[in-house]
Amino acid sequence: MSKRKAPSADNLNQDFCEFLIELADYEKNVNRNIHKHNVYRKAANVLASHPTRIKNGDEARKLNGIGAKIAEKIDEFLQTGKLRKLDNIRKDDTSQAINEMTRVSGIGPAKAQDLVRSGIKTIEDLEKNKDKLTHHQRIGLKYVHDFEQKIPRAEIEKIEGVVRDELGKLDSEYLITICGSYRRGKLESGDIDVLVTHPSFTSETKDKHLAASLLKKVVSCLEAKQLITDTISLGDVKFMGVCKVDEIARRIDIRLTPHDQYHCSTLYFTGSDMFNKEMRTHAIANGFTLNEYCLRPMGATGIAGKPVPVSSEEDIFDYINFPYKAPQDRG
Ligand code: 8DG
Ligand code: CA
Ligand code: CA
Repeated sequence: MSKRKAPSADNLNQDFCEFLIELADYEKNVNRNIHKHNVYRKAANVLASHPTRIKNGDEARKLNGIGAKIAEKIDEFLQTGKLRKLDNIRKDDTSQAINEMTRVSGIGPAKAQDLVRSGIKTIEDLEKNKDKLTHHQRIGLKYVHDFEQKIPRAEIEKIEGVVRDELGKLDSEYLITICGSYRRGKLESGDIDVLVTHPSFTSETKDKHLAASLLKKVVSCLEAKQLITDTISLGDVKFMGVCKVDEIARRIDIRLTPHDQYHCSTLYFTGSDMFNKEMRTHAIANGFTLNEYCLRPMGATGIAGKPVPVSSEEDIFDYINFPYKAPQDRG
């Protein structure tokens, strides 16, 4: 997954969102407090989609997901143009070093803390200590500057074109959807999330090698066309790697999903993750359990039943009585 970022453009509360995201990152990377991380992110999301400029903390508090503490920070920011808490965090060397380490794809908060504890605090330090890094982290380091650049929509369209052409020639039965923020219509994305399926591969498939060979064919083909330049990992159903059409290297994930689970997967990997949370909560309230594979009714005993048949994303919304939202309306 790409590093979490601030909500994008046409946002009248962008400055609040920016400090909330910075606090969220601090909670995740330095304090490793995922609960607080989520509270800040939720607040940032709510403010980002609020249609008017928030004038003070009291007004903010009326919004779902904003409590007294965040309201106070909004007031402090409006009155002083800054936040003491953030100033202190920015001054703290350890916090800064941990944040610096997590710039590298594959370095999470725990690894970042280990590195900082052993005196490795900058990207240059990492270059001299590659032996401490996994294969994934080394690739993250190699492309650290490239991976921090957002991917313009037009470039993903180009990549999509190559993927469709080449896989179409390979086997016209492959079905491809680029999910993530791109499918939600965003003008820029952090990475490229490709979902692939093939009618010969279903959740009933017994042949263990079929999935692996279907995915491997996709990856080899795109390597041969010099779209894929590096492999981070290649499992039976998931490839993580690097691709390039222009000058800049981009993170790309390719997932192969069983044909009968395709729509639950496109729904999940389209996100946003906030929207997914909302949808799962709604599913539960309506007696279902939803994940990236399937939608199942919950029995009275609390045990999930058999997956219901799903032939479109709309079906999933219908089952759980949730008004349909097109990808671009999913946050
Ligand atoms: P971006 O890459 O432009 O930054 O945004 P994104 O496409 O929305 O985010 P992503 O991190 O690439 O994740 C793609 C989708 O996967 C996301 O929109 C929803 C789904 N997803 C979750 N939770 C998680 C998670 O914990 N990790 C990952 N990798 N994906 C998740 O709902
Ligand atoms: Ca991703
Ligand atoms: Ca993405």
